Amino acid sequence: MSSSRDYPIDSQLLNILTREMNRQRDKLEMIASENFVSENILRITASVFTNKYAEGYPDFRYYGGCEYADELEILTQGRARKLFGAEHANVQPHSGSTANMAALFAVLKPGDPIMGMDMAHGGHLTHGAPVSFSGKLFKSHSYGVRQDTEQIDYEALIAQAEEVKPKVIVAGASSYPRILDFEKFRQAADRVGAILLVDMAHYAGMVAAGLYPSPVPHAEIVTSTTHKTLRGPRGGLILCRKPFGKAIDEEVFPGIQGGPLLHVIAAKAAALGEALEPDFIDYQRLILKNTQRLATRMADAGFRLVSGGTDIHLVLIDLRTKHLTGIQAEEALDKAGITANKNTIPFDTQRYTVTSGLRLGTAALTTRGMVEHHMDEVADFVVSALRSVDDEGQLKKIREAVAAFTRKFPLYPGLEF
Ligand code: DSN
Repeated sequence: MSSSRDYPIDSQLLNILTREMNRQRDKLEMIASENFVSENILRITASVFTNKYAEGYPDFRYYGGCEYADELEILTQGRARKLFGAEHANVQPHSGSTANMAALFAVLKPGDPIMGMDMAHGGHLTHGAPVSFSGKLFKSHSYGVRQDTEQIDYEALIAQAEEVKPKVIVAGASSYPRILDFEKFRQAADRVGAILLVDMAHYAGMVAAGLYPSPVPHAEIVTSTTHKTLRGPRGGLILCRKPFGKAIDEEVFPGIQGGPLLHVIAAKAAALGEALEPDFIDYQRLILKNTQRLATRMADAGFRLVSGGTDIHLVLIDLRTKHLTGIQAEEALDKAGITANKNTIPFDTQRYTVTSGLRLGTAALTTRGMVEHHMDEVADFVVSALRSVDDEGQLKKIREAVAAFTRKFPLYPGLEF
């Protein structure tokens, strides 16, 4: 075989692709960091830009044939700046983690002190966790939430900053259900002359819609993924003030990455374009309403919500009062056709692999077309499954009911995988 057109998709691979499509269609997707891209974005992610090398930036590339790559990247940067009101955008990071790595490398030297949210309290690996580059290369200090309110104590955070004098304070979290007070973070940073880095990955869609305070006016650098509430392809993004642009760009390439994923950048352009449309605000508003309804139903069923509720697209449930662990819940839900993840809760005494919490998000369900009253049924499925963790027969029944329910919300009709 000489031409790439001669290769059919082999049956082994086709089988995996088809089963993944069916899994996404038949189950309730409640992982708070996941979403479903539009069919356009799916198509663009599979475009011929996957064939092209374009190391460098639009003003200088290490390869020929980059005229359309240049146009594409300029377009994408412009949309990112416009959507978030930022001075500079780098759209090349392959992920949120590489975005954070580039941001930290751009302003720190190894051994410099940083302050980020404790992973066990909702923070992210790359905000200074000991197992991550951010905890290994920098002197990491973590802040957390108060035990009584399960919310950040900003006075304590400011006092800690004064004590440890971080060069960078990282704000942002993966499972903190409350709005972050960026003004307070700014105050903490200003007290010690630190740079404020906000990782808005979870909130980016809501920030774009004006439903979550924008970190851009407060932070020198803002990082994000593009695939969570922003509903774009899997990837990363960095926004920053102009004076940081050169150092950030140099850290992304050649510092950390080689060639950009142009097919993903094209899909980022499409996602940013979708987010600039007025109906994106309706979508984000609905995510928030759906989450409130889900939270209310879960609380009514006797589940304790960490921090007493939520302001965003996710709820974090403390399973201890139900004598369940996160892993038990995750496995039972999976058998019942509901995909979610176990999660540590603040002051958790269980290991990371077990946990006492369950994180549930509504962004993907909202994309599928579910509105507030559907959250009652979703919550009923979740509650029934959590009450039946050892009852395989009941979990199977729920799974069948979930599959029937999800068929009402077609996902990529006509697509094979
Ligand atoms: N791993 C992501 C999440 O699930 O929240 C954060 O990047």
